Amino acid sequence: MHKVVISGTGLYTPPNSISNDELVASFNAWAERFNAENAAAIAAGEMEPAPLSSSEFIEKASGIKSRHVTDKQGILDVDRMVPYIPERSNDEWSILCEMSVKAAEEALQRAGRTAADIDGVIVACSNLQRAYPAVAIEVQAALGIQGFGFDMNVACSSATFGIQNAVNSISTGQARAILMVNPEICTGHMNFRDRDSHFIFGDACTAVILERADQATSPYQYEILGTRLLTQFSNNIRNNFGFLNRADESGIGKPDKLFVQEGRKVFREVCPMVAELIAEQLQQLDIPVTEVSRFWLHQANLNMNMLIARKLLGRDPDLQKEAPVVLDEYANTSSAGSIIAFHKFQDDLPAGSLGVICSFGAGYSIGSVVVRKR
Ligand code: CO8
Repeated sequence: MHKVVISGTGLYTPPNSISNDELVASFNAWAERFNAENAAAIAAGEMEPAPLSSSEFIEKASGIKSRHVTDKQGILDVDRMVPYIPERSNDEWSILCEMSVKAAEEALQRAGRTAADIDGVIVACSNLQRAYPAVAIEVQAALGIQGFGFDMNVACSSATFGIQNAVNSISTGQARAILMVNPEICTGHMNFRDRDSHFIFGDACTAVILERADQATSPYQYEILGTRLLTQFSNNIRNNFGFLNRADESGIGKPDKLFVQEGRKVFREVCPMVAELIAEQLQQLDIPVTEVSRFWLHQANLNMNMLIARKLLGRDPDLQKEAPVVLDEYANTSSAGSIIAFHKFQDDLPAGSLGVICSFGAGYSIGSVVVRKR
């Protein structure tokens, strides 16, 4: 079995950003109009008024201050509140492919590799824009990569599960190197008219090059010491959008065809599971938690990350050094979140440093990857 390293990472950030104030202004304008239009029904108790959102609540409850988005205008347009992402012809690269290529180019460059060095592509994300052909095969074609490609979805944990799949291919000799990408246009599956969730997500794409340790030449290598995956069925984060919707006309257009969650329950149930899984994994690898320099945690909620780090360390973490945060700028970018944190906060660590990349989300799903800088 070959040892495997992460030899390069890349990030594509959409150029548009929406602040909490901008998002809340649009939401509240819609809510006030809705309430005025339905004043009689609301007064008669036949309809609930739309409650107003607030920037203060969003930042306090989640740590989110803004989010990068593929299209700003369509989201903020009170008559639309859906990003405007025109369909492309089959002769053009799809938008998921395009953002994957941008992130992949940076990852390849950091790894000191070209397409010719890669034997497979995994696209791992929460929302794929079509059923087939696989976006991974399109990315393969766009970059000129030989070998194989496939798509996979484990919601917010897609990237860590993707890393595990890449490790399997490389350690068994099936591939020399794998490109694993996470194109996330989360805003496409959000209900911007739902006060409880309209602020949660943003868009981004991350890329990771994994390769055989004995062949890697990159200055940015992290050896993978172990991976651990866990899933446990829950309806608390769910999206019923799918190809069978058209076979059941009654369900088309219902809010459950977009992202829905019981945020409180998710918070309560997932945090202990994550802390326990990481603690067990470190114990199994004989690594005391005090030896871990950095936790690159999933970026869903700042209070969640504080709680998980506190459970592990027995004290508050130093957020900048021990559990870096990107969700203030990016919001929750699903599978891309922990990889954005890893990408942006890895170069300062000295050789030999130990770290944990950990994602968690719908499924429930948790993926944890323990790494050591070379
Ligand atoms: N403005 C003002 N007040 C609000 C707002 C708002 N926007 N929203 C809610 N409130 C009110 C509520 O109505 C409630 O009022 P009351 O006390 O009178 O009932 C009060 O504020 C408190 O509400 P909550 O209890 O809901 O607030 P929380 O402190 O729990 O915070 C969070 C809500 C931020 C959602 C929090 O629960 C959380 O982050 N939970 C974890 C969520 C999580 O990690 N989910 C993972 C999902 S991501 C994933 O797995 C990937 C899925 C695929 C992605 C697809 C892309 C779309």
